[in-house]
Amino acid sequence: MQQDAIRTIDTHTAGEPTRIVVDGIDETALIGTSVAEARDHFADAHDQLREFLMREPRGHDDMFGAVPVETDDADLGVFFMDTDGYLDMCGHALIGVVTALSESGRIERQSSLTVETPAGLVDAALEWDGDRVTSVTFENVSSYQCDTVRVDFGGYTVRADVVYAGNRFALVDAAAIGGSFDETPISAFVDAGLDLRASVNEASPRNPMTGEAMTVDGVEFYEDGGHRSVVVFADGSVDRSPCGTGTCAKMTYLHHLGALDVDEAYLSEGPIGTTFEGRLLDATERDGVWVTRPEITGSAHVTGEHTFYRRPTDDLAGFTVR
Ligand code: PYC
Repeated sequence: MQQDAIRTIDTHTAGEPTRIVVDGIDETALIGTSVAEARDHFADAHDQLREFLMREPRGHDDMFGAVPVETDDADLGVFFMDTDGYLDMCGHALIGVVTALSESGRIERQSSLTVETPAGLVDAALEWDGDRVTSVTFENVSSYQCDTVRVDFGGYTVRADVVYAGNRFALVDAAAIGGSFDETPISAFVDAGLDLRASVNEASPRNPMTGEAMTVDGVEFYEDGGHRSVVVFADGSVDRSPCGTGTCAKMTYLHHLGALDVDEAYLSEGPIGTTFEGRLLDATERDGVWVTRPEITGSAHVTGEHTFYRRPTDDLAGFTVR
């Protein structure tokens, strides 16, 4: 831990929190020639700061966070963290960060900007109403269908479609595990998601771009023709929003199945009934792989600002009772 006080602006995007660090991290914690390098340096040397902000007693088991970073290659750099580690990209948090930093005047008021994330550059367009950002539309990094694996789960053989969309997801039909979003408790999806992620990763799906084995960050359960989803990631966090990168993965998967056209409007619904609008801007074949350019629109709201203290007599830097 570097300084005694850490300041954050907290937002929610379609119900999913983002705790955005705006002050209190020494700049030497964020060095690197790219945002990905700065994130890796932070993860190696200052990971206790992530635990401090994400976990109890200051955070909770489903907390999510973002750290803005200076970059010469975009208007803004940002990396993403959760209770267990770091993700390369995050749609809900990107919407939250762009909204909070723009509304608070921490970045210049603009109608569009480019954000460098560990996954690559993402363009964002902002809609304003007075001094409020009413929605953010972002064009995600290129996404593609990777592989399909079959794994055993609770007496079922479950098909998991692995898709890259800034993060890596295993897409699983909720019915394939005997689940239904209206009847099955969310805790059952958390348990199933963690088990399935481990089994999918053991099955070593292939990344078609590199030919190498890859692992997935989360499991995206879907039903209702793919429109509703529950995403389980980190050490059992559930995305309350429809999941920005998860929605990009789903649209890419549906396009691969021939069930979603380029430019077709797609409404994605998360576990609490909130929605993102999405569409594929384009899809091209590269070496036999369909690569898409997904776009997502959503809204974020500032929920508060915090000053967190770390007192030398306080031993509890971050814990979970899960
Ligand atoms: O919105 O991309 C997203 C996301 C990933 C994990 C939680 N939210």
